[in-house]
Amino acid sequence: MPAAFPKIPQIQFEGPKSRNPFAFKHYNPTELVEGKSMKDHLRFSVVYWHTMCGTGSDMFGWGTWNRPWDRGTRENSIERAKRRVPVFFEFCEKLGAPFYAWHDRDVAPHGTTPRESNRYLDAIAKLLKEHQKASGVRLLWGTAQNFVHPRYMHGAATSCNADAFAFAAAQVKRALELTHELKGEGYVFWGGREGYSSLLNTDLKREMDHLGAFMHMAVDYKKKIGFTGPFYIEPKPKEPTKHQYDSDAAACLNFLREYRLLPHFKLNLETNHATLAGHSMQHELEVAGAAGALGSIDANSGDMFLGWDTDQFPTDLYLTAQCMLTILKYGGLTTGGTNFDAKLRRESVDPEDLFHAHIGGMDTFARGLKIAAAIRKDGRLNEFVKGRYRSWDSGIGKLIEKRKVGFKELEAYALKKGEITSSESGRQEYLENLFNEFI
Ligand code: XUL
Ligand code: CO
Repeated sequence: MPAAFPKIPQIQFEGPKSRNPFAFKHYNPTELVEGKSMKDHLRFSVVYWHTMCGTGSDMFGWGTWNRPWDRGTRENSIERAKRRVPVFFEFCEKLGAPFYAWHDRDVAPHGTTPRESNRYLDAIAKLLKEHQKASGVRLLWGTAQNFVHPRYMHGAATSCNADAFAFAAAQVKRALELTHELKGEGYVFWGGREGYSSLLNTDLKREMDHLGAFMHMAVDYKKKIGFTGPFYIEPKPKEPTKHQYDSDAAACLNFLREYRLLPHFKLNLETNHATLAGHSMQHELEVAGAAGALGSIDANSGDMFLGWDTDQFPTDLYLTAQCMLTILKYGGLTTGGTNFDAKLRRESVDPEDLFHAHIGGMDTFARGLKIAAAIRKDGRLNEFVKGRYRSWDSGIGKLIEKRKVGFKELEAYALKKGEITSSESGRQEYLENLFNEFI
């Protein structure tokens, strides 16, 4: 098969002065930051669904992209799916992305029965294995697409119809096996349609119990097949449903604790999902990090003027610097990665736009990493935060933290003290200026 991107060279690091649009200005894979290479810090990953299966369609219009490699094949055919595999790996190799991610039903088409779908998936699995081996590109995570087919219209594990639960389980079983076969580093559960559109027709408690049971079955099966990578839950508050059960990091952690699943899961946090939940991405990362559950990130961004999941490529240095500051604070990405769950704009119709988008995302994260490392090296921000809590390092604060005192002793302390006389600035504006020094 001829090259899909014949005019695009291998993307190299050329440094900040370069004006070559097909070069990295900041992502230098071998450059060390805090003693670790950028490649190992960032663990970039390309998604199969947007990159190969996106068409540029939206809810008001047809696809606009008309990819040359799809021409002459039918939509949703195994021929088209097979053609896409080498194109995808050529893209990852030219970009120098070490990882990728898929849903079962985007690498391979839907069959008319689960048996036929499995056959299609098996045929594609063979190709994926060959191309992974030849290219060295590894699987960051796999997942099952349990939301497109009409059988999942009421949800999958949380459907009112037990058959949908069974079909979803069958699908996840096979997707997990394939992730294991392809040496995936982890496995993701995104809720899809696990939520509700109306409480009038919904037994919320029963649906949540079913979701808990589903996840326990997945954990059991993971152990059975010997898959040792982490499971991730990906929070999202709405879209397609009005309320998704995995609405944000805190809701996911609560669900995992309630159903005694926390030891088996971490979170895969996505920027645009955080925005939809009314949070910053850094907030979600902090919440997950504090619970020891910061697993992986879906790197994209939303549009502040649009209320839906626009999945744009990240280009904002403040965003990536904040993300990397928290990620470094919690020890960095280990099994997880920086996964571009992002898509081109509908008007970006050329295959080369895929390169511009990913190069931009990678450079923005590389700069974010360098900025975060510089802020940490400078130390003023950290010192400020540490100093702000100094009342806990000795005296009454230390006694409280050590649980050496209770309400009785604290009442006596307050009565004796009379009033809190010191008033100390939070210095937000000063800290915002300090942050800007490094941008
Ligand atoms: C949907 C989304 C998914 C998950 C994987 O908004 O982010 O693509 O990342 O199912
Ligand atoms: Co995602």
